[in-house]
Amino acid sequence: MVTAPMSPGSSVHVEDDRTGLSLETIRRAMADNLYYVQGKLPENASRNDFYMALAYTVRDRLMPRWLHSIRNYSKPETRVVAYLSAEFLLGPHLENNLINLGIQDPVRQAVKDSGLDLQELIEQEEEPGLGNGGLGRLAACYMDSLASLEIPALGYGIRYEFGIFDQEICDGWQVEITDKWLQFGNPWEIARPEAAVVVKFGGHTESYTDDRGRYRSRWIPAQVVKGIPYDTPIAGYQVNTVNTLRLWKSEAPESFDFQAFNIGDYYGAVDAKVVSENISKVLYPNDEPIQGKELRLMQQFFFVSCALQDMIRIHLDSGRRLDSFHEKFTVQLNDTHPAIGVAELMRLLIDEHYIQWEAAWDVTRRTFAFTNHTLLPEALEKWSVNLLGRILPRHLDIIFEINRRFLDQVRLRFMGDEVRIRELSLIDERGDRSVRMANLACVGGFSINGVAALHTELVKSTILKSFYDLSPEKFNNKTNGVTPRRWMVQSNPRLARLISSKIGENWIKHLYDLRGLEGCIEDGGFRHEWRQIKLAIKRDLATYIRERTGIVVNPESMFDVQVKRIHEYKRQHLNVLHIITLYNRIKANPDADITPRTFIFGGKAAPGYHMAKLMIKFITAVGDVVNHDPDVRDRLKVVFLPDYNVTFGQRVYPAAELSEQISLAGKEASGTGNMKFAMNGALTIGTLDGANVEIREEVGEENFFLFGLRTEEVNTLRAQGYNPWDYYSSNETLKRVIDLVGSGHFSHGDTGLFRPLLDNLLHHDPFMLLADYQSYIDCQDGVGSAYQDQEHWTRMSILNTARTGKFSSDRSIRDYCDDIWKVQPVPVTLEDYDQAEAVLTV
Ligand code: 26Q
Repeated sequence: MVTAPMSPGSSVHVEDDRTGLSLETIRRAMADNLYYVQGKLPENASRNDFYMALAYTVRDRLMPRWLHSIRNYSKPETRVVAYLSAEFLLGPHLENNLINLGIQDPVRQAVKDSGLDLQELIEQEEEPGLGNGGLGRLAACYMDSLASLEIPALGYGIRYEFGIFDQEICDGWQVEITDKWLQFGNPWEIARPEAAVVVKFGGHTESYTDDRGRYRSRWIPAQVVKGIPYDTPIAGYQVNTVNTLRLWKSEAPESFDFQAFNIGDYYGAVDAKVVSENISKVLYPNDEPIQGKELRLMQQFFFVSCALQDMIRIHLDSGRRLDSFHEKFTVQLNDTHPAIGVAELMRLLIDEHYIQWEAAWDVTRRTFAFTNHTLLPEALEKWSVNLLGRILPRHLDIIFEINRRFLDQVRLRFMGDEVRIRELSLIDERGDRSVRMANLACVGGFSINGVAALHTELVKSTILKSFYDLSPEKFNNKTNGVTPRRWMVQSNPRLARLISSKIGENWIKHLYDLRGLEGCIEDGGFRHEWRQIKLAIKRDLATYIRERTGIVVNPESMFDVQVKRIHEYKRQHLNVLHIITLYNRIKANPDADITPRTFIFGGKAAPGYHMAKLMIKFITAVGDVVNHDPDVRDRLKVVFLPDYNVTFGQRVYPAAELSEQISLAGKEASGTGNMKFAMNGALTIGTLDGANVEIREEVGEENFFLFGLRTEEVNTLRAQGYNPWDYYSSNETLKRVIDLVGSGHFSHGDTGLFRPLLDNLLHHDPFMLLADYQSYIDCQDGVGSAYQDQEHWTRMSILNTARTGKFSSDRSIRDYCDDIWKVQPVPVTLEDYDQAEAVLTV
């Protein structure tokens, strides 16, 4: 029998082994799954077999909730959110599902009764790393909140066979290893080959007149590929809603093989198969667009076409007509990666469903909403007209037609304003002509949002200014958020328990309730417990660091952490300049009063981004010297933890005391790690960039270490002609730091190793490290002294946690629902009797 997660055992029915939540039933189900699914007896089962058996046991318990939720999607009156994203950086499922189902305790006991340890089984899971960083992780947090808020939602993306590479550090350098996350099977997905769709590529278009005398276009593709959906359940917290993440795998269609076989071209058929299967093979490990990669464009179109065809099928199945498609689905574009969907929906409506252009355009524009995640103009996605026309000839025609009609309207309003028209055009006519995907997304949808207040303002005044001038009503801000289930309850159970002991458990769903902790701040006993928990977690991390890197760190030192993708604009090297500054102070005066610190870094560099890779080498090289210098006397330790991912994030955020958010103002769209740190009681040292601005506003300026130029100051300085050399030559401390690096002190005398990095800083410094250097050092000195007063530091730490309610992804998703999607929660009830339960109920 199916019981609600909150009330196990409340049913009058006998529990069945597949879904019951009692200890005995779970124990029995695990044994069954080990035997029948893994085909193992306990005595010859590996730890992974036990993990798989447990995972299936949990999945079974999701199943009735999932099936009831799915049934909702197809009801004609249900409005559904479709979240389109090329990346979903989910992190491990098992523990998250245990928490959301509320069955941690019986499962822990059942596992223990089998002589195993739940934590060990949880650690068996290979995380699905189907994303690069912030944007992909945001999509995962949003899926969690959508389900927790009982919003009917489908996530659509790509089932990459190989996710983001595993990072190893060899001799201080990053080495990339293939991520084989599927090698031992994935118990969380279900293939749905019956819902496969066909996607076309290449070839050419033809025009013809149909039997009713209408002028039409026909696309004769050179290649067709089959998209097979793999569904993963996304459970909400303490609700019955289990939404679906539908990821598409590409395969060769059988019919094509046979065709080739019959005409004797066996090898040709095999080639076509390889090409087809390559589409979903690997995630591009870049967090900025790469020029001209045909396969990337194919990936984007592939999953978007699959998704739209799937939505159209669901809509038609519910008995409605396509002119109400936008009433059924609201489609969020996670950056421009799925923006080709605008042209694809037009094509599907016009060419395949015989809808007139005007009506199709009306539906399309009411369907799509677009989230922008960048401020760097060079990070706006463009595809050469040539390439796009070769892969998607019909879409290029459609884009030209959209552009023609759009620019006609613009001309009516801004007669003769050629500059404006050039900026708004979907086509960049300079050099090799290209299609601007952000412009397509702006024109083809009804909403454009940034991901933090400052970011949205800058989007409106800089990179999308011409669109803001044209349609200001489309622009809105949706500050990012992160899920407190994964980033507090799961990653920091000790802190979560302490919080709940003071204010109850409501905060997990209503994060603003954390405010209640402010009342505890004067309680010395509470502060003591707060500190003890942080210390215990730091000890665990210290053990982990020793195991992984061999470096011994002092758990009593301040844990100063910067984990994020490696990028010049994020300025990990500014952090290193601070480390060297402290090192120089110690070398000049070995008894200098220095607050002991452990600097922890983590993050991957895009494989082709040489400067980022050199930054990793810079961190590890400085670490090698500092960590072994006897004068330092263990007061400073520098650790680069390889392979930063979601799993490691869950260890590091709870252990952090200082969160480094030090990007140049105006460059980081939002940041989301900054939120995870603050929730877990770390204080932030940061610039006024991205969501740092709002974090500071919420936690109070006295609980935030601010430094650096403001965005306007950055602009003024640049306009005046920024010369980094001036800072170098006029600042003696800075000069000593740079010169020490240049002398080969951190590179075994090799003065050339870090030359590219130093030359860049001294002669270009596009991210103004030298301009912000002194301000950063002064601020860090303030951090160091503040840490000496542990009572005060603890108060600030508690206040940070207490005031991060705004940064729950539940708040973000509520805002999206109210302002953009206009969707309401649809609670899922398990009571109504149906076929599935009739079978299950004894
Ligand atoms: C595009 C085309 C071709 C190849 C790769 C890409 C590509 C892939 C990933 C471009 C960008 C990304 C990822 C961007 C990203 O993660 N942006 C971050 O998004 C976060 C969530 O909104 C913000 O918090 C960060 O500030 C922003 O940098």
